[in-house]
Amino acid sequence: MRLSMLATAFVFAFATNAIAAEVAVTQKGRKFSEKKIELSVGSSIKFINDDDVTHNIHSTTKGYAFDVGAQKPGQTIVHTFGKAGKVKIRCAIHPKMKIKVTVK
Ligand SMILES: [Cu+2]
Repeated sequence: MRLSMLATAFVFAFATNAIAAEVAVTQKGRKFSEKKIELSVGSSIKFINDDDVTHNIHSTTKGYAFDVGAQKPGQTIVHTFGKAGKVKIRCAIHPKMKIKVTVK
């Protein structure tokens, strides 16, 4: 988590085109607030667990795999997307929770 936050800070500090952005996604009622997101390379998603249960955001998309581990209620996690492609994100605890992220 710290590394991705540092990466976000780096992008904000040095991206002269200001294309990097941070999109907020809330987890509530065992659902993500978004189903599809488009981002530019270097942008981040801020996942906010506004639920009363623990979530575990991860991706098994080849070349983009990550796993943030347990995210307790009230916790916020930022994940930065460093390269272009399509990334499927799911919750390891609740298989119906999915987001398709397109990074351009
Ligand atoms: Cu979950």
